[in-house]
Amino acid sequence: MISRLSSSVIAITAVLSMAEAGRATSSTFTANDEGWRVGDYLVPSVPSVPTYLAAGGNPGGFIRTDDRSAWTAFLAPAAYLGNQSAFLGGTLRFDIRILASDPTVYPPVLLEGAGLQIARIGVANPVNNIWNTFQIALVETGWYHTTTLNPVTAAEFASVMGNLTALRISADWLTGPDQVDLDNVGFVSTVPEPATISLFGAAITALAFARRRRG
Ligand SMILES: [Ca+2]
Repeated sequence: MISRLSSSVIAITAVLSMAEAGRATSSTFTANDEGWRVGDYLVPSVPSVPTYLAAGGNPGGFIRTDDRSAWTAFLAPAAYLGNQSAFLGGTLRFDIRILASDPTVYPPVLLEGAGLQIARIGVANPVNNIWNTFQIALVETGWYHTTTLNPVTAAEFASVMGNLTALRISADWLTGPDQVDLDNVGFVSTVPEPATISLFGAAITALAFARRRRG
């Protein structure tokens, strides 16, 4: 009886892990560039392939670019685009390593969708020569329209996240020759989906029952 309960707990835990994995989008560059490209931060551009390095990342593989555009950026692949409403209220995280930056504070990330182009401002530039983890909240606070510099409303932010057509991470921090590295990009959802909560509840209940039987 206990062993059967234990295996159902294991099965439920496995389903729970699958649900977690299904809600996360991430790029760790373990084997390749995972479809990330290099182009311009602000305007449509012809994408080019980043340099892939299999070691020296945070950890393992990562991607690198030099200056390739007026404002060079890493361009997210299709997995990050489309309807990303599930991550509203969550976080966009990524690790950046640079050689040097200007005194100017640059916006690290830009989103396009629903006919809007918005950027997150007011985040400190990366520190030179180390991996810097950015955790950008996926709420309207701190986001501005690149055209008007007006703040983004909650409704506008939700419409962009509901129909993302571009996600670009700045790879241009210096007026001069850049070398910018990227690793561990991901959308992270902070609020579990209702199905996950009920599965978690079932797992807890099963665990409690197994304990009681054991005692
Ligand atoms: Ca890596």
